[in-house]
Amino acid sequence: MAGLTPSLNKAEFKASVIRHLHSTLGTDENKANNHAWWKATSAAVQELVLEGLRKTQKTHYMNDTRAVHYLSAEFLMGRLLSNNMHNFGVFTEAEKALKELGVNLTDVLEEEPDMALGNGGLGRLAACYIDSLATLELPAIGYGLHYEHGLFRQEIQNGEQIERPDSWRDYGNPWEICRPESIQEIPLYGYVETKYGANGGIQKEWHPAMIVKGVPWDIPVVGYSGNTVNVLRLWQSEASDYFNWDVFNAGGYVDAQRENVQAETISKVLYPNDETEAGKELRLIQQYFFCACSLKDIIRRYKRAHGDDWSRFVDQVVIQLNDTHPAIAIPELMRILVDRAELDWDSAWSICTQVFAYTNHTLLPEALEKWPVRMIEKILPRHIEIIYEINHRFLSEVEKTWPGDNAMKAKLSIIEEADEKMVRMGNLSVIGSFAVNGVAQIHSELVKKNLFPEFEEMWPGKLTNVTNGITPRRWLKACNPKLSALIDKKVGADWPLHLNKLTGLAKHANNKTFQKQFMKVKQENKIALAQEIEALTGIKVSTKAIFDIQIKRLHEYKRQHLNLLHILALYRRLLENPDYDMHPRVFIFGAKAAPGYKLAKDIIYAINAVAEKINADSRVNNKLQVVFLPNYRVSLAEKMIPAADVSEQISTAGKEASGTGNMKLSLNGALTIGTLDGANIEIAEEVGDDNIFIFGLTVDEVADLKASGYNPYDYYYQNPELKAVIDWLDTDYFTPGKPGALSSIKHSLLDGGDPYLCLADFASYADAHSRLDAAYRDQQEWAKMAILNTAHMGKFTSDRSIQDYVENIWKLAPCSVK
Ligand code: GLS
Repeated sequence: MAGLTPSLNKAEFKASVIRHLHSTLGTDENKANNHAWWKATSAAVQELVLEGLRKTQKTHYMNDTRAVHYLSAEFLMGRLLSNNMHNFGVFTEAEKALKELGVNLTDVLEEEPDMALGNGGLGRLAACYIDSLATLELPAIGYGLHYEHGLFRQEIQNGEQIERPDSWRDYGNPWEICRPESIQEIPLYGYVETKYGANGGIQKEWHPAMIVKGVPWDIPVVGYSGNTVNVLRLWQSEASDYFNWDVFNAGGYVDAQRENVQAETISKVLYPNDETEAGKELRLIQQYFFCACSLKDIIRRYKRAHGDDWSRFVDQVVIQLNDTHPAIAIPELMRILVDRAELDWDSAWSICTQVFAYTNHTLLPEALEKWPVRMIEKILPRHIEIIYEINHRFLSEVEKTWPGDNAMKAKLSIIEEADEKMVRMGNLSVIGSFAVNGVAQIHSELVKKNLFPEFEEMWPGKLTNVTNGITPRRWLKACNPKLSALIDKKVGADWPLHLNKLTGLAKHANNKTFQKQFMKVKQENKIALAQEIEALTGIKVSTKAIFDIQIKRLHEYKRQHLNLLHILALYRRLLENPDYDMHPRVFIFGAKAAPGYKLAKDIIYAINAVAEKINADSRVNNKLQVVFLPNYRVSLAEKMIPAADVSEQISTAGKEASGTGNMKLSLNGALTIGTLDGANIEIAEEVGDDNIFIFGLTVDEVADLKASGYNPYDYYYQNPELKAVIDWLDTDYFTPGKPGALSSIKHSLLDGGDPYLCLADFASYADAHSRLDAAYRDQQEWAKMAILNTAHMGKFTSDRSIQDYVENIWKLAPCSVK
């Protein structure tokens, strides 16, 4: 296959690793531990990477290519060594080379800390997308923050989540390259001076009170089998030598500085909240900081080719806003164009609205960012003026569409007129972008229908859909080598680039030999995970049991507690009848809770408490086990996903924008038990209703039930089993000596109004589990269903998502690198 020829053979690889052991690490084969081998191996691979990077950058420069700039506060990259080796096609040679040196590659790979610069789905999506962009040979650059500490490391102590700092670069990171030649200076705070020119024109000058240095660190992004190596550029903040004489002369230097965020803290730590906005000054500064650095970088590169001629900017540059986190880039570009480049407002606005596109990732109200006007005023005094001006002009458009309708103006305004005036970043993003997309069909429909219906009316066609995807290189080829090898034999080895080729497996779904081979791989992966579980928790799980996995951030809408209620129901059935007929099941969880999200942490505690009780209870006859794996992260996902029989995708319909774990699990032959929510709907369309276990209320039914006045007590009193398990949580059965330790869950489900309808969906969920249990008894039938899941996941490659963006939004052309 083109490009897949190893660029180093075994002997060369061996020589390179040893050379790096000697001259980069100053050690030798006898002294080196696995960490040193990891570094030396990475350095050997990085040599290939950097050569590819040089060629790519030169080619893009020579061809003056249009490029997409993917602005994201999060990139959840995980580990890079295995991925880079696979993408270069040198994995097997490297494995053999190390073996000859007496080194086990698997152990070496374990040395790499995850780059966890993201919270969950949104950040991982960004990582999959830059993989696909490089794979499809598209000129692209990812821009984000170089957090010193990524998402916290989770420890479980006495069943409770404890957060520990993540230090991913403590002992040096072999992939990143510092680029001091591209440092940017970023202004903050201060005041705006209005100057009147001779011709009556007004000039605005921002006198910042603080300047921060943005230091770029580049992480090369290697495309699969191609020759393109793009860059992820992450900005680190540092104090600059700038000294503010204005403030100093006014006598307030020390005091003025003290009220301001310190430069070094800006990129210190990732905010650990998924789907909630923090409202903190530092977070807004993080957002502005990386957007301002990135825009300066984009403009510097543009000017290198086009000088001060702005007329080609919109042909060369498209900027994708990954959620509203980088929305402040819109007024920042306006500031640069109007105040610095001295373009008139209309020309500047025309450029802006041809450059930006925005992806919405959630409908949850608590995740839709709003910033207090007074906070923006303080940190970015010029930007607030610009935002008001954008709003003023926008509201006159609204007036044209809905003359005299002040309620409409209040609703659509960028400024929310509450006690505390707020800037609505979602509205700003829609108004400042030429395209807005949701991340799964149903989500995009809800964006149009419920979130931004008036914008849809004003600008028909602007709101669109791009269903999320995942990179099959990491999420099948690298993480599940046995299944990959089996697939290679059936459909050829180029499926990682053409995932629709997996449909070729469908014709073997009824073939008994293939079924056996497929299930043998699954079994081996389960044995490997069982070993990992034992190493991490001491729990010995039965590998004959169904491995039922729920991995995702802990959130009420994702309903890990619904899963838990059902586990309790099974437990109770087993206690009432030790011969209760069920196939043995291991329920496995992985989830981090935002440190300030009390109920989410209580649910983790509850899962662990229930697990401890059940796992120690011989009365369940080895039919039921529960495991909570600590510190869920990309590298742990890579071990769990290949071993899953069942994938839990059980969010309340209408709440999960898309989900991407659902795709990864199904791709690896797990059967989904899920609601008609997010991408589950499209997965069901692809695999067919016979190969998925759908349950629960639909989006419309959820809306109807809520409108008619949902009362969880109705379900509680009508379903004795449900009542019994909820009441159980309120005793000290699971928390001996600590009655009430789990009662916050009961409280939220009953008096709290059960906002995510766990009770309403419980019976249907339990029924789906019974169907699933029955289906598993027929191993041939199950194997067929599992195969058909893998076979029909072609749609969900991130290459397809990126292709959709390219055709419908970015209008980019590939540029091949020789
Ligand atoms: C999220 C959504 O919750 C997920 O459903 C979605 O798959 C992901 C990527 O689009 O974005 N939004 C968010 O704020 N965090 C997410 O994971």
